[in-house]
Amino acid sequence: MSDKTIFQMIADREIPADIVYEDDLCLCFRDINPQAPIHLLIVPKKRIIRIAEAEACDQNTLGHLLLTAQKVAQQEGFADSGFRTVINNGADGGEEVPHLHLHILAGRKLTWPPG
Ligand code: IU
Repeated sequence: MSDKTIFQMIADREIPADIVYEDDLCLCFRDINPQAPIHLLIVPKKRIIRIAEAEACDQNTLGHLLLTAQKVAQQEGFADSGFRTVINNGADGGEEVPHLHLHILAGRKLTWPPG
């Protein structure tokens, strides 16, 4: 049985997803259970389990995720109206898939604080 995460399987095209951006370091696709009119996930191709387990050598990848959020926001046309980035970490943080991912939520006025 594969020990790949669902996100690695999406990156390897083993299961389908609506991919909107890809480069050498990461992949961006639409969340299957959107919490806003636009809900994207940016996932590093390297499996970093969560922020709490990232290492110094992941610094470039982590920064790349945020710059990719900027790039995708411009590409998809919501950079000016605004958006939110979220990284859930661990059980209390609401992390369900143990493969680091940056949520991007946009397309409506978001409330604060999140639940
Ligand atoms: P979380 O931060 O681990 O809770 O977020 C996981 C997200 O992955 C969640 O929003 C799911 O809807 C989303 N997702 C997906 O887009 N495609 C999938 O096949 C699975 C989860 I499993």
